[in-house]
Amino acid sequence: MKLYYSPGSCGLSPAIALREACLAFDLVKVDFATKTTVEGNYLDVNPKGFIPILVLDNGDLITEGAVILQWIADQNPGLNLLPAFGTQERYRALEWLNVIATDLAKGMSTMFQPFFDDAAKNRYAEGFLKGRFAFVEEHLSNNDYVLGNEFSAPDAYLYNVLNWPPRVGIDMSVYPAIERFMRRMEQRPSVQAARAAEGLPPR
Ligand SMILES: N[C@@H](CCC(=O)N[C@@H](CS)C(=O)NCC(=O)O)C(=O)O
Repeated sequence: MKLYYSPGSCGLSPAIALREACLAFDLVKVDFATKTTVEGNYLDVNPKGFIPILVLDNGDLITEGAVILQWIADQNPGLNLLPAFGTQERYRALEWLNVIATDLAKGMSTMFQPFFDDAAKNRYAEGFLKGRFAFVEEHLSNNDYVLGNEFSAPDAYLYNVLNWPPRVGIDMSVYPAIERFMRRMEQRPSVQAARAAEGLPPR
């Protein structure tokens, strides 16, 4: 199995989840600027051009971060990386995966786009993103992890995405519960190993 990624972007969460699920995989780095890998043209592998993707040993392709995390969790249900199919808890987890993929990940990606000037980005951060962070802050004030007291796949995604605000000058020290969550996550061997494999500095 191969996970395609680019350092510091949204391939970190499946890399964490794969480790939590005890699944072996190889990493393939994608150069965003040229859409190439050591294998050649990335668009031949994923015409969407985005990472992350998983290529299974049988050649099947799985795209979309929130879906990849569900696939990983379902390989080893006994590890409880997601609640069981059909339970109310499962839908709660899917709500969170969707919030993280849309409001947070795509929300944050706006801040990295060259199409908007700094003033527009600042208005957007004030008018939209900070409200989303406040919602997460409130939740994590009452819960160690997204689904309560135990780690699950949405935590990997939330951790992944919440690494980005400081990179665009958003001060996260005003969200103490988020800060505690980030440090809690960084105690996990899966997170430390995933960061090291991408060449990210230890925290
Ligand atoms: N809908 C995709 C979007 C993934 C996405 O936006 N990936 C970014 C990195 S976090 C990307 O591949 N960007 C490519 C580029 O900027 O050229 C998903 O949720 O997995």
